[in-house]
Amino acid sequence: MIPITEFKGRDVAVFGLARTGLAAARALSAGGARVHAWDDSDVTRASAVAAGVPVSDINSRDWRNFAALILSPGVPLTFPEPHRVVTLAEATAVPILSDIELFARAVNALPAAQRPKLIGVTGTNGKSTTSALIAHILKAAGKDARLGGNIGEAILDLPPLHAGAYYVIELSSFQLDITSSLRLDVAVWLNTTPDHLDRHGDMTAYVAAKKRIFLNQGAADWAVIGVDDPHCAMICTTLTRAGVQHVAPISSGQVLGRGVSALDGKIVDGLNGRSEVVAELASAPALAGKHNAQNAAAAYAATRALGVDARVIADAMKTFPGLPHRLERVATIEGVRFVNDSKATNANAAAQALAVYPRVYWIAGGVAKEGGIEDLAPFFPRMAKVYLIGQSAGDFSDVLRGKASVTMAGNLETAVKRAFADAKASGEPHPIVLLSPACASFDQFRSYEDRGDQFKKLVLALAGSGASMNGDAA
Ligand code: UMA
Repeated sequence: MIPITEFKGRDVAVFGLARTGLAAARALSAGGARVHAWDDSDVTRASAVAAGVPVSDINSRDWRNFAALILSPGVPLTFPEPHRVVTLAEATAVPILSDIELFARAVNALPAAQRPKLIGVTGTNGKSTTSALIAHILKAAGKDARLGGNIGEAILDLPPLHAGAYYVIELSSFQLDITSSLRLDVAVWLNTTPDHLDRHGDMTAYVAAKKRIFLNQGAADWAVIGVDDPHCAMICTTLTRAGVQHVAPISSGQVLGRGVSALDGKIVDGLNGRSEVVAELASAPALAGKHNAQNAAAAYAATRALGVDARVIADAMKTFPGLPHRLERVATIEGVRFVNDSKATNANAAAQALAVYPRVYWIAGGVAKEGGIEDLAPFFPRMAKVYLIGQSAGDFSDVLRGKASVTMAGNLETAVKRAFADAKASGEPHPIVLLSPACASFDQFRSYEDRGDQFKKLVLALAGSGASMNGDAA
């Protein structure tokens, strides 16, 4: 845990008591603050108490006594409407801070010689894989690397700050929106496509939140930025013109004169203006697909900026195990390979998985994002069959009508069984059943992790004696 001493002897409100809130409450208490922790859910409040975090109803408090409100990223700040605690804090001029902001201020309070290195990664897609890959490369280079933030482990739960540590932080737009003091040695912004517009209101606000990743950077710092979409390409141009920090453009779609490209399975380093092939992705099994080429290029640029040797990076890519729920090979049963890509909570992420396979038995659906699956039309001819689950099944079936064979499975269990039966009966040599829902999970599951875990259980239950386990990622 990273104790937060900034609020020693003062009253602080912590709202939302899942991963972020529990870690913040503990870190603030350890640093001597009087913590007032609350959550709308009585079940969550009870588990907080059981986990040793006392609760107190902040709704009935005099908010003028609070020095800050620590807000969990899942709690609405602005849209669809500000949460009641946000309104209370604003009415009493109580600063609203993220756990990342508490972390950043604790780092900024250290003498320069004790400052750890901070690496932040944002983007609509790929940020978990890229963050995990950067941490993996740093560890392979013998560094004390810690990985946290949006990837799942709250930042304040990570081991205490010290000079030799490297904190790799996955940053969501929700977290960046209420973070203003973070100064990253390396800030990575991978890509931007519409997402979370229900929370940010529009694309301009979403991009503005993400852009905060470069706040406070100086001449010694690095911005690593994907240039394969118009939003990021424009920001790259603006940053390069401003000349505040070093800028490393990265691409998986074009060769860059000065930057890092990942094309045709090769990473080409042109950062010094001289292009050189530095890594072969064919020998990195967990980095298949064009989207992973972008992730690998970003991780290469970020770790080179931190001084890691190019050969160490190339070797570490080969041993990267990949992430659970992201193109994760679950098992091969009677010749049918099951792939868990539950982390694909929007169409763009699902497109990346679909691009890896020429033919799939595709399980999709849940709570659709804006635009649904219309952008996936180029992949419809690859679908041997589609199994629709969850709230979006009706809408998705309308989009797929006449373009793919659809089964309205309703739930995941039926989808897995039907897909297995169809794939087995197809006589195809290596059929693939892919769960890549293109949707959020909240209509039928607690989270995308829960959805992926249930998928894995259902697949393993099919196994009998015919299963061969595959832990490697596709
Ligand atoms: N709550 C209320 N009232 C509300 C809304 C929420 O009381 O109106 C309470 C809930 O009862 C719950 C808590 O707030 O107890 C939930 O807070 P949270 O959703 O922020 O949950 P955490 O477990 O703290 O998870 C957050 C991130 N979640 C979100 O941003 C939605 C996790 O990212 C992150 O891993 C974790 O902090 C640690 O940093 C997840 C995510 O889905 C993976 N992120 C989004 C994404 O990647 O698309 C942004």
